[in-house]
Amino acid sequence: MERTFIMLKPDAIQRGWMGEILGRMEVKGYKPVAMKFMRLPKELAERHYGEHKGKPFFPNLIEYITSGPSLVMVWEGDGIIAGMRTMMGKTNPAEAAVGTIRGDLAQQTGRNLIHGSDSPESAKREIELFFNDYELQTWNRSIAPWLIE
Ligand code: DAT
Ligand code: MG
Repeated sequence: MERTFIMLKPDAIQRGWMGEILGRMEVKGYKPVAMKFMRLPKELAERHYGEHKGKPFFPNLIEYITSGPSLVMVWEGDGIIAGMRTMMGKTNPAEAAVGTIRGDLAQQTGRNLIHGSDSPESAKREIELFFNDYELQTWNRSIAPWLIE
C-alpha cells in the first residue's frame, strides 16, 4: 500500500483546522501511520524544501514554516500520493477547486495550510527525513475489506 508524507503547516494549527483536515482524510478511509507535533528546526525546513532553495519566495517560506508547531504525518492508502494532492488542491488556494482543502479553507500560496508529497520519490525522501522506522506503525483495521477490495 502506498504511503505519503503530509504536514499541516503552522497556519492550519493556528487557525484550528487540524480536526477538519484530519477528518477529511479519515472519512476518505486513509490510514494514519505516524504523527508528530513539532516546530521544524530551520535546518530541517531547509532540507525539506531543498528543491526551492534560491527561489525568491524561499526565505519567506522558511520563516512561515518554522514560525510555530506543525503536525507532521505519514498516511497510507490506495494511490494516496495523487489522491492527497487532489484533496489538497492547487498550490495557490485562489486557483484551487472548491471542495479541496486549499480551495475551501485558504486564500494565499504563502498560507496554504498543508503539504503533501508530489511523487513516490519525494514521499520516500520526506518520510525518511522526518521519521525513524520505529515511529511508523504497521497496523490493520477490521474495516479494511470494506475499503480495499
Ligand atoms: P506544493 O506545496 O503544492 O507542493 P511547491 O512544492 O511548488 O507546492 O511549493 C512549496 C511551497 O512553497 C508552497 O506550498 C508554497 C510555497 N510557494 C511555492 N511557490 C510559491 C510562489 N510562487 N510564491 C510564494 N510561495 C510559493
Ligand atoms: Mg511540493
